[in-house]
Amino acid sequence: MELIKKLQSGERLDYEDGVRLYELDLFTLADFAHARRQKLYGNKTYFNINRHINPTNICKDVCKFCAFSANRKNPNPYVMSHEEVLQIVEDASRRGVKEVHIVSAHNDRVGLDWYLDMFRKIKDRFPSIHIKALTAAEVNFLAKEHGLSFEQMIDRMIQSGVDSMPGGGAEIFDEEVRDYICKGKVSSDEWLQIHRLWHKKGRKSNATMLFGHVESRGHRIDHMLRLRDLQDETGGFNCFIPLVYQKENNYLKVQNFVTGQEYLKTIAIARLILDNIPHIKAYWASSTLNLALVAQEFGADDLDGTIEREAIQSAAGAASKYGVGLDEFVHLIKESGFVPVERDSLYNELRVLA
Ligand code: V47
Repeated sequence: MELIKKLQSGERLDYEDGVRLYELDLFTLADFAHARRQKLYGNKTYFNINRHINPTNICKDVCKFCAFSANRKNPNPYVMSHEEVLQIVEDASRRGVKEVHIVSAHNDRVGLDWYLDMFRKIKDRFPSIHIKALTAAEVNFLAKEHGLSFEQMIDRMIQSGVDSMPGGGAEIFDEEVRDYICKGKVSSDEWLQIHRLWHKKGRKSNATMLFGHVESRGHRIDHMLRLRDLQDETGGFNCFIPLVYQKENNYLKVQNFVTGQEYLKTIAIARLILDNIPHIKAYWASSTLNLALVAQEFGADDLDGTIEREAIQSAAGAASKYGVGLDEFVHLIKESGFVPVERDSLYNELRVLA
């Protein structure tokens, strides 16, 4: 079979190949994806000790899939003070947290400096903490709201101490699906352009894909290929993260949800299609911890981190609200036959927990 020959030779896969990969059985896919992962990293599984912080849930946009933002189904608007955020970072850093992952909603009441001063204060007080903050959706919102170009906004982020950008807001790039699930939010081209500009400043970022709602398998392949093209140009993506759609407390009407098998296939296919993005992350807060551990055999080499508090997936039904303890996390990776490696936010190895 032509496709199997391409997989054996390592030839680059195209759209048609990607769609056909989904028709292969799970174990054939696993064999190829696992071999690629093993070649790159052996049995190492990367994680970091991180803290997710979501300083406000007040949002000008209305994405049908979102249960985090304050709306009729979640009438609980909040804005944290900078002191509250600093206290969280201080407590976290005492526990060994090395990265804060800060994502908010698109709040048009607090002003640009509320966002930027928060990063500046964190960096001033905790210079060694890596700040991963502002999705391209937030960058787009803030730039437009405050009359800045994307480049000016990115320069402000860098001046304020943001180190890298998370991969959120990508959802599904296909314009028709995007219009249906999150009309009005950052467009696909804008999302890609913001990451392009960020990479051109010599910075790294991640890329996500929200799947298991109304998109087709073809839409997922198209999404991955748009990322692969940008990565060919810039080399700035560290990792790709398929996010499983969570169905509670939102406005998206979905009939068929993603199965464990479909999740594992998507991880494996991402490893095979994205031959230029080094890391494939099984984000356990969206897949469940058990499935993320299995995904280590399907091409995933990264399990994100301990998280501590998670508000976006858990608002929509995931059991991830309180993160996971470091000892348990390490134990689970070892028990599943892999070697936990604590990494920093840029994938430098910090310690091997053999
Ligand atoms: O962009 C929102 C997603 C994302 C739902 O860069 C939902 O390392 C599932 O981007 N069901 C934010 N997903 C989270 C994110 C992220 C997470 C972990 C690591 C990184 C990284 C980035 O959460 C949003 C959106 O796609 N989301 N609602 C939902 N109902």
